[in-house]
Amino acid sequence: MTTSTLITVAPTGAETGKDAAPELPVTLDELVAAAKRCEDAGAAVVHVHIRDDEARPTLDLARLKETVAELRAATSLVVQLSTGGAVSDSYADRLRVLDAGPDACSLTCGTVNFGDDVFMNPWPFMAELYQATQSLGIVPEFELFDLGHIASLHRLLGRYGPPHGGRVHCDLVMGVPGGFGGDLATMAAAVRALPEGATWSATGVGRASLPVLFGALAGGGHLRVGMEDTLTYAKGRPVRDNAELVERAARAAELAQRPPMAVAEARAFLGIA
Ligand code: KMH
Ligand code: ZN
Repeated sequence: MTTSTLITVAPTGAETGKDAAPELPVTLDELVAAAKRCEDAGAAVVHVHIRDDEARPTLDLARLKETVAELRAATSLVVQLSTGGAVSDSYADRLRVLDAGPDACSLTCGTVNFGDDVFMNPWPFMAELYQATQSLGIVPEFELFDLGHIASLHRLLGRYGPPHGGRVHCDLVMGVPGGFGGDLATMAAAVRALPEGATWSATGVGRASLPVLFGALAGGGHLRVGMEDTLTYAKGRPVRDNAELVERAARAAELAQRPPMAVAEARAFLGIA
């Protein structure tokens, strides 16, 4: 089992509005400030979605490039851009995200019902995105929302070979209405199905946040937390900000005798030069 815990923060996402969560970082300044506080609290990776001037999700390439540059200037975090975007984003825009030159990107391994929407990731899109990460030298994190996604991950690796950097790191996204439930039996089944040698984090959405966090620590996994996935800290108590969620994850990791992974260690762990 790994002796430290990789903590990824997903501060913004594409689904929540500023009205529902006033502390959600939607401007570049807010995002950079949040990322700095989360790095201080123990995060090593930032999973990034950006917003436009009206705080709507966007995949505007110029904004993405500026975001990557500003995050690199202000933090040493691994910058992982979302290629999932919002459910309304086109495949072309999602592929173009890689042109912003991040260290890493998310790569979802299949289509999934996503609440009342559908998050589309058909095989030809996945395969094109994966090959683009290989040719551009960007490390993918495989986002898995359901068991069938793991079958597609095996197929992707079998057909196109290992990812850039040589490490297969996955994130189990649990508790999305339409995907994995956020329970330990499901987590165990998913972990058993992962490719040999793969490492994994887990993300619990909404009320799955804490069971998934503690289950992942107990099961040798790593953690993704943040306001993309969790807006309630405890029953009836909204999350203060992203750093509060990272602090809680870091405290739990310390208690589990698996303290937060330093950024330099995280880069080696993920195969990022
Ligand atoms: N916003 C969701 C539709 C990712 O970032 O790669 C997709 C998502 C996954 O958040
Ligand atoms: Zn995301």
